Amino acid sequence: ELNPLMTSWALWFFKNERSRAWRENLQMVTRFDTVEDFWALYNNIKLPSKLSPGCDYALFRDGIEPMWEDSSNKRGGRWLVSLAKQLRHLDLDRLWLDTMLCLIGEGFGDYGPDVCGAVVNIRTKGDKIALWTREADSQASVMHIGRVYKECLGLSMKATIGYQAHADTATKSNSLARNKFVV
Ligand code: M7G
Repeated sequence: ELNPLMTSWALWFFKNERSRAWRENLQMVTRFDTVEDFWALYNNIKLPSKLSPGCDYALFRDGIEPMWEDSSNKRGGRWLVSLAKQLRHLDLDRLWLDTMLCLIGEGFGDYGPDVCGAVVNIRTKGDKIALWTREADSQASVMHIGRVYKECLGLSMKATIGYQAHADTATKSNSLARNKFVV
């Protein structure tokens, strides 16, 4: 009598230990494939706003690692929501929950398989939430996913979010990568 999800998902946690390489700081917490197991997990872990700066959560389709190098991500990119510092307590936890529900609820129609996962970065300079897609050059897919995602988050018509290719993000360590698309 459990409610199955369309596919199985994995939650990852990143903790910034400076003595270790980026990859070694990333660990899979658990996998789940039912609505009930999602809520059991959600109710047992800290909200993003309670994590220390430098930490991330990532929710990805089972089998895709939440890194640029994964074969499902290497040609992809992300729709990025940057949060003003003051918004942490107001919006961060709600936006991350809505992002996860948007993913596991599979609201992207035929483009669903292009959605790889999502990441929340807790950072002193400003938190970020991003939805990662598979092919940065698939304009129709990226734009459709961006419009659905913006709707899921309930962002105002005036707000815009930008999409950057991981290849651009990975080569620009300091300045922000250029937007390939905007919705
Ligand atoms: P970040 O944590 O995405 O954002 O990237 P931040 O700048 O707001 O902290 C910080 C750094 O982590 C990057 O400059 C990379 O050195 C490393 N890093 C982040 N990601 C997502 C990856 C990845 O997918 N692969 C590798 N190899 N390093 C990454």
